[in-house]
Amino acid sequence: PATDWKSALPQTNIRASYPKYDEKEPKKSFESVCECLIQECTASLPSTHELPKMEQKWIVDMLEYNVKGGKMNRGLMVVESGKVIMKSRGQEPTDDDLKKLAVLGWCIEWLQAWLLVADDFMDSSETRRGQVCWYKKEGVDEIAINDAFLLEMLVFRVLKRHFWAEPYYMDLVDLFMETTFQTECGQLLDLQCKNLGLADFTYKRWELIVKYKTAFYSFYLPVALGMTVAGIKNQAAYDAAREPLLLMGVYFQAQDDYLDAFAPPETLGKIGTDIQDKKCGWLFVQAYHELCSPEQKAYLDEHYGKCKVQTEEEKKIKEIYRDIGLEEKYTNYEAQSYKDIMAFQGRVEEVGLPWEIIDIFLKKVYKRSK
Ligand code: DMA
Ligand code: MG
Ligand code: MG
Ligand code: MG
Repeated sequence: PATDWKSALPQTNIRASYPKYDEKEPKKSFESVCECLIQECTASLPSTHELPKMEQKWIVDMLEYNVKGGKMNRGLMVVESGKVIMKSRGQEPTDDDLKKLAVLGWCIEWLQAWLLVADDFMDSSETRRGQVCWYKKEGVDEIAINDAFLLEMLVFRVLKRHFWAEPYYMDLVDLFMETTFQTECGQLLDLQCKNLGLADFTYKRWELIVKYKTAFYSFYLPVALGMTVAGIKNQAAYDAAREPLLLMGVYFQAQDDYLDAFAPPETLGKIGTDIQDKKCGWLFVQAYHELCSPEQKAYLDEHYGKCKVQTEEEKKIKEIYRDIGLEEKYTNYEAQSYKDIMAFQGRVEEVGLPWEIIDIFLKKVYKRSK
């Protein structure tokens, strides 16, 4: 029961029955693990936490709505990097290893789910993954804040249920806590931009924002989890992997910023809000400090962060972005980032890690359109 949390083992007896992980159908196998986790972490709530059926159902529906429908890059990457690392060390991953990796993959997907529930609320977004944002749904509104907190704690309950007996349990808890804190610092840096002047939106500030709000949880965390399950304890290996992964994360957020303005919402699954929200995004930073004429700059001063989404003013700002050649600059930036990441191959292999872990990730995100 809820009051017995400290002395009772985390209901490790309550486990859904997991289907065998089929490596020929990685996505399907991965998705089926999510079903098991939802079942496990909600089924006992009426008895352990006196939760009435209605609230139990709320949690199930909230999970169904928010953890699914993404690209699952981060989650799948835990499984793939874990597998590749184990094989490179001469260990053939067992069914149990694959299940563990998939469970941790879903822990990132759930972490991401609550970050997005909160992010959409804070960014006043309309849609996400092709559906209405959770907080915008009838009957949800401010409950979304508590739902984000609930999701956060469910991640730690999953960790406890599945890993409490592992020697690396505390490493996992610590990694999730630290990564969450890094991301929250990044969100603070991002959100504080509304209290800054546009002249403060430098490339350096942009880099700092995105390293913290995106790169750690999206790129370092998946690989660090794979490494942890594979039994890597050497700190130097984590440090060597982190560098190119953070670069990839920064590049990934530049893509996110670019797509916010230029990708069709039908493909992207969300309507861009960066211009109305006065974000220190990649496009703005390049435009304002480097490429705009004094007139164009004056237009940004007058309308950036003040116009509403899908208005004439917003359209005009996107036109300015096009006129000053930002699309070409972005293409060049993509190519340069790719080279910068590839330059780390030697250092990663030096610590005994297979470069493949970086390569698989890079293939998933390079030149993406959604
Ligand atoms: C996303 O930044 C960062 C986190 C931590 C969710 P964003 O607001 O640009 O993301 P999106 O474009 O998906 O709303
Ligand atoms: Mg957002
Ligand atoms: Mg945001
Ligand atoms: Mg964005």
